[in-house]
Amino acid sequence: MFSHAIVRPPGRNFAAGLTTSTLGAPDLDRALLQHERYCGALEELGLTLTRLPADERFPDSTFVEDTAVLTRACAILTRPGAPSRAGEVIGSARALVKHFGRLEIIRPPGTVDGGDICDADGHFFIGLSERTDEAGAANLARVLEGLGHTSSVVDIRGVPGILHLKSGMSYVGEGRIVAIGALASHEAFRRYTLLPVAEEEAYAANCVRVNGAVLLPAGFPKLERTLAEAGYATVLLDMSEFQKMDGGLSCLSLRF
Ligand code: CIR
Repeated sequence: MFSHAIVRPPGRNFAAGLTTSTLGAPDLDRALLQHERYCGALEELGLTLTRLPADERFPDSTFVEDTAVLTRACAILTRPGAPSRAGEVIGSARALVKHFGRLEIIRPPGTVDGGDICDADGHFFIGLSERTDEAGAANLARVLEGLGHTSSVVDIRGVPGILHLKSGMSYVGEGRIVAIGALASHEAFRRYTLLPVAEEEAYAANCVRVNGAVLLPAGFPKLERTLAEAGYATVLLDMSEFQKMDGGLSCLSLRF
């Protein structure tokens, strides 16, 4: 169960962030509205929000999830793989220190983006990507081990179309993983029940279980049905403006 989340709305220069998407420039007013609805959904599910102010020094800073990996006992501050995002971590650290008695850090030269890290009930999948490198993955695995957690590495560097591991898969609880076809047969997920994502719905593979519900991007009816058939309540959120900046639903919050 989560009781808190940290969020940060997009700033006026949101469109200047990093993206590989060809969907066009995001509309800031719509992005702000979508962000507000996202926050409202978290609050409806019982979470207390820490709302950080928009930070225009960092156009990607609304994607707070990339700045930390959270366990029950500890907040692990990342070293984001994109140089333009490195400075985002300090803002998250200031907020996290109020809630976590223990803080760890990823040390140079390794890099880790939180979007590459998936917590499956205390076992962590660590994506190796353009952003999370081998040194960062090894550093994180060591820190997690010291905290009593296990982890396994999932190399996504050959998987086209996904920025982070969680752009292509999510853990939704009860031993179930939502995954795109390219990840579904990965050895690391062998012991899990797979809920497949249709190719044309790949963006929705990034969904988030929050307490009694799964937050899911709106407009992906096949996955919505799959989740409903598996017994999940879903909350649909319009994510179009964040998708334009390569952002998934999970990356808009740090939940604990
Ligand atoms: C970036 O390229 O870093 C941002 N435009 C998007 C980050 C999305 N983060 C995530 O999915 N965890």
